[in-house]
Amino acid sequence: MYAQMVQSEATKDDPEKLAAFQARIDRDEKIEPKDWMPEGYRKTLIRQIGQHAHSEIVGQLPEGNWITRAPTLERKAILLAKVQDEAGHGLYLYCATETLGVSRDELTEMLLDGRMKYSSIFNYPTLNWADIGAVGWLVDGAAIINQVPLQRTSFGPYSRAMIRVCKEESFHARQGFDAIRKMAEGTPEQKKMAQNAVDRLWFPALMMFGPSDKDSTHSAQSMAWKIKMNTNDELRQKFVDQTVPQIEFLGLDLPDDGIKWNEERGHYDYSDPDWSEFFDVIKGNGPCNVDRLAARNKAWKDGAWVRDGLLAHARKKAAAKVAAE
Ligand code: BYC
Repeated sequence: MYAQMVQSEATKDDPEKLAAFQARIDRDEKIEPKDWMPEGYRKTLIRQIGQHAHSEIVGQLPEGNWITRAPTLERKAILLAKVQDEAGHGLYLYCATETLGVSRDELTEMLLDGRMKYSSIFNYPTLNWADIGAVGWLVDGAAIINQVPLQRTSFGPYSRAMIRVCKEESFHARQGFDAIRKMAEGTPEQKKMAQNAVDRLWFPALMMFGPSDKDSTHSAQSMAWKIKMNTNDELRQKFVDQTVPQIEFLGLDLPDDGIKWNEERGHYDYSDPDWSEFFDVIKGNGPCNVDRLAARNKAWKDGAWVRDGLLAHARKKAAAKVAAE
């Protein structure tokens, strides 16, 4: 169905329509699902929003892993609420993607057989409780920086989903900062765990914004269509500028010797992540790729009877309706 839809759209990409479409984008009008759109716009949205939805779903795994081991009842309740929020974000985003003519089942199948990606960050393990603080603070912190501008993205359903997601992400980042602060101010052993979490997760968090601008294949077109509002490097710099003073406030060492305030630029300089590691992780070779996909495949298989049951009910209702007519 997706392939058919894309093919039929391709025939409609005439220059006049394209120009009128771009003019709407330039006037900051929202594009809605039933409006005409170029095939490339639709495909890029399906790729980006779908990848985002998958990230929210897969992103539950590293944190869900710690729900049963949270140090207090309060931390457990907070973490449980956060992980449930991520499931909700996945659902808003799958709904937004479905408005583009692709079903949630098709999207899931594309995730499970490797045709679609999810964020690189979730291929790193959460080894101790401090990692859970660092994930909330750094990973949700990076997500907020990426997603706040997306509230103004040109596609209506995506921008509306982002407004709600961002509200919830703010709570996530604050609870993460609070958890890591507690560790950083705790015993020497706890402080060491906090430092270790920041040291391990810093560069993976920087990678969340995507490759450097010179290697970003989609940025130019996505920005012209206002699917993306900023380049990857612009957002990464914003994250570094926001986070370095927070690391200092926590009394932790900076995770990168290259971090230095640059008076002339009015920004922190920092070292590039190891981009070969990034490309390796997104190709499927990160520390947890196999486990993450195995967990999602198992969930999909284990849930088959629920989907079958729901479909059987829908089929029965449809048959009853036909019989009554
Ligand atoms: N991971 O041309 P580029 C969250 C791929 S937060 C994996 O710059 P684009 C959460 C990219 O797909 C995370 N792959 O791409 C937080 C492309 O490959 P393909 C989710 C990545 O799309 C807390 C290639 O590299 N957020 O969910 O213009 C708790 C070239 O890149 C990554 C979003 O998805 C990556 N980090 O820009 C729970 C936000 N970066 O597709 C959950 C929306 C790049 O051509 N997404 N690639 O094979 C975006 O803003 C953009 O898609 C990106 C990448 C900035 C991520």
